[in-house]
Amino acid sequence: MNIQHSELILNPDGSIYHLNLRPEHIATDIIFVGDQYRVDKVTQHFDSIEFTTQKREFKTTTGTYKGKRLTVISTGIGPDNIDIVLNELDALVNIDLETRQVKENHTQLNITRIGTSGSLQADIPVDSFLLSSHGLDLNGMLLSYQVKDIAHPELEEAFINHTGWSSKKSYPLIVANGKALEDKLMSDKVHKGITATAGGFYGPQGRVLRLGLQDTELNKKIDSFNHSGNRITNLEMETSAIYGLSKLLGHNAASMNALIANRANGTFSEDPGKVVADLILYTLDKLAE
Ligand code: R1P
Repeated sequence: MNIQHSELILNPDGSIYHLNLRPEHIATDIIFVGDQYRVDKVTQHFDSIEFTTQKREFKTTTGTYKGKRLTVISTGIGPDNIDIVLNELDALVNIDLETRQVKENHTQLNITRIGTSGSLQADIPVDSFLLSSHGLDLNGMLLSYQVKDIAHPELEEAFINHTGWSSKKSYPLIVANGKALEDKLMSDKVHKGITATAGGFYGPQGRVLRLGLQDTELNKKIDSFNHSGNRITNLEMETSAIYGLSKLLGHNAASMNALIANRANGTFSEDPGKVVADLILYTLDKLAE
């Protein structure tokens, strides 16, 4: 079946609508960063650069690091952008853009997020690294898809019961990372835990400036959740969306977090640029191994 022009939109040069990329522009190993200015902070370490482009917040650079071909893309902030970036990247490798048909042979991408995040646990301090074992989806983007097969119903029910999660909010789906990529990136320098992914920075993450919260105790309840040793360790805005869409589309994903804040004890890193720079080099070296 041909995918219609209104559903799979291409630019006049044949590139995909938002990312401005053609299939030859991307590697199968991809790094996501939130901030478009972080792309150069990653690619400054590359041996060589073959391609770079930018449209809106989506800046892409492809090159090699220690001989490994890598693409770095900025996604901007939030799960809504991840929907665009992951679907368009998947289309570049798994849909023939000329015939508009799904290819018979599936190409698997390895997607590693290098992002900043806030720790929720007093014993996981600022300036440390954390790999997300799972993404806890508090924002609902994934619920537009058929998610039954990637859910963890027992863990989700335990979370709903522990927090008294309002049924007026979206269902808190929990999705696992890509184990092969976790094995590549994990070491004793890296904490591991469930990452909660909110659909906003203030109220959805329990921050109060002028607006009252639907549940003032939610962060404390998220903090104290522990189901068979599974703890929710940190809060950010992309991981569950990356994990969910990667699982559904048949890709491997892992989220590496530089913890720049600790919401449990109210501290903020004195030099957030350093922990991000350190995590970039750590991750590049692991990917190139
Ligand atoms: C919020 O300030 C942004 O920072 C975090 C959140 O997930 C959100 O995107 O990650 P990045 O630094 O990777 O953007």
